[in-house]
Amino acid sequence: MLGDMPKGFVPYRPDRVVVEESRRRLEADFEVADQRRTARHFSTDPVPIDLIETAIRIAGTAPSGAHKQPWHFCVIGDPATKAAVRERCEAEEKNFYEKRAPQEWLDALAPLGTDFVKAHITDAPWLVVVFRRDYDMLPDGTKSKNYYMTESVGIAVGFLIQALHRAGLATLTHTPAPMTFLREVCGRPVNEKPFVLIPVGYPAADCLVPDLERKRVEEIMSFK
Ligand code: IYR
Repeated sequence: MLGDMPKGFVPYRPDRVVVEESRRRLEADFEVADQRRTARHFSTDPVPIDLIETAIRIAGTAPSGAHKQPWHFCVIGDPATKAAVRERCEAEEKNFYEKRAPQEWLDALAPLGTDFVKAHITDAPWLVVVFRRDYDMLPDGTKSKNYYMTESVGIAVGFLIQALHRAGLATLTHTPAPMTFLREVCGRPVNEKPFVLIPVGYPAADCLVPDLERKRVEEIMSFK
């Protein structure tokens, strides 16, 4: 049998899980996932870097177009760098809230209570800057195409956020616009584009979150 295996392939035989056990695991996973909230107020308590590293290893298991793994995760912990990032983000956000944002957008954000002050950027012990790699650079200087980069990175970020949540850590998906400056801050090459900035840490002791409701499964699922 093994002799018939096409070159470059290996067997995939995860343990078969009986349906009752799958049901039990999924219900338990839902209870955990349903506890996750986006935090905007972080404790300055430290978080060991190995927790972040393992969560990034989990993110790196995401499926990707042609298995190109078009992502990079830059972790910022240095207080001076975090302060510089906060200053740039707040300048952009001030402009957004006071000039650029249409009233309809401001109205949609009102229940979240957000504004241009981004204390979480300096309070959270770590900032994970996720980059989308639009193409790979081969050693001879030629470009090698990547595929479905946005979808792939989006899935990886989902894995990252859920892994951190399950480890008891809070996250905030932050997309200041424009955020190209993060490429220089992180010293990343031109083939990478900042995708999202994620402060990671413990929620502040007095952290409040909006009292939001999730859509019921009947609203987000249909059968055909
Ligand atoms: N980027 C701004 C505004 C903002 C936009 C959306 I859509 C949100 O879900 C939350 C905030 C900010 O970070 O404040």
